Amino acid sequence: MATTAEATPKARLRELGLDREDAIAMYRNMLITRGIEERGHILFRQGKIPGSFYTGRGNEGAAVAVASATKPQDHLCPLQRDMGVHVTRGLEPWRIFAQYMGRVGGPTRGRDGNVHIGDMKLNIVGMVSHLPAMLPVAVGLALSYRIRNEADRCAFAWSGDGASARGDFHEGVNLAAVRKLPVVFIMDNNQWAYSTPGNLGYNTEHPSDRAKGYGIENVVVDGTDAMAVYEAVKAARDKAVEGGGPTVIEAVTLRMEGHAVHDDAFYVPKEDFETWAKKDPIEKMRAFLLEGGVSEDEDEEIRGGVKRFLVEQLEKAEASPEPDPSTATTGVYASPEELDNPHH
Ligand SMILES: Cc1ncc(C[n+]2csc(CCOP(=O)(O)OP(=O)(O)O)c2C)c(N)n1
Repeated sequence: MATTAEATPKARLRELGLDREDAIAMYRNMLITRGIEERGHILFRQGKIPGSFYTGRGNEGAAVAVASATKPQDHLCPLQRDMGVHVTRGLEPWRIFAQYMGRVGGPTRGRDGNVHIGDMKLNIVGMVSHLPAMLPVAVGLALSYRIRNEADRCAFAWSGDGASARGDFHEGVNLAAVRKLPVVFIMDNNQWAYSTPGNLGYNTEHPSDRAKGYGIENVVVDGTDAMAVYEAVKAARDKAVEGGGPTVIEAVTLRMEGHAVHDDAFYVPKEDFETWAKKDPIEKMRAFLLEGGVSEDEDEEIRGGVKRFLVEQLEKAEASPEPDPSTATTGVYASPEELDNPHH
């Protein structure tokens, strides 16, 4: 099929099985994601966020689009650049702010790092910090779907371009490929692994090309184009649940901030930031919606609504208390009784 990236927004949405409301919801989730992380920077400077602080600026479109192409029964294993996944899945922003600040209202109730978030009620598995440890986890989930005969269920695991150099990435991809498991691997290729550029990290044209060595397909997509990401993920998910095996989808972006707040990214050429700022995923989505008939007034209303929503959500998070120190180990270790249970 010829690429239809030039199709009108209405035709493009129709071909993806989406409608106007779906597209607006994706746009809104991108705005919420960026709004949360922008407020996070302020909270950090106010001394309210312990540790360092990580964002996914530039990756909002890809994260939201991937999550939008999943189904609620799918398990998702996102990383520190993928806040849009949590937002799209329905993790309320006040809980994310509470997590940032180590408050009781956060998903880990103040017990884990500020972006180490998960919520099993939403089928989001909290990240293991040792990159890319989530790949074997997702492959295990996909294997459990197979053993339990759970059809129409797919696991998603994210990694960075740098993380794909580690052994667990290759072990995970290989096992999933050999067993043709229902899993989709998302590679956030933001071109930098902390201060290491891609050309010092892999010797293929694209880091996802290494998937070919495991006998599976890789798809390289513009990570700033939410519709393109959605299309690629939807196809990969369909293929995976039909028994066609896993796919590695590489979403290419530029990490628009330092590795974390303690890093000013002095090593990234300034021209690259200027070039990629022009490809901002949120502006791209906005242009798509305006071209598709959303009015400037409606856009103002959406943006204003997101701002008001986040103010109220932040107030709610600030009202959440810090955990009682005497409960520090509650929910951290399994009890002997729980370990006796065969499911553990
Ligand atoms: C095994 C391991 N080594 C080092 C780190 C520290 N670390 C965290 S993120 C990161 C860079 C990863 O780069 P990439 O996978 O490209 O993701 P990005 O941060 O660029 O999104 C490093 C070195 C870690 N978390 N785990």
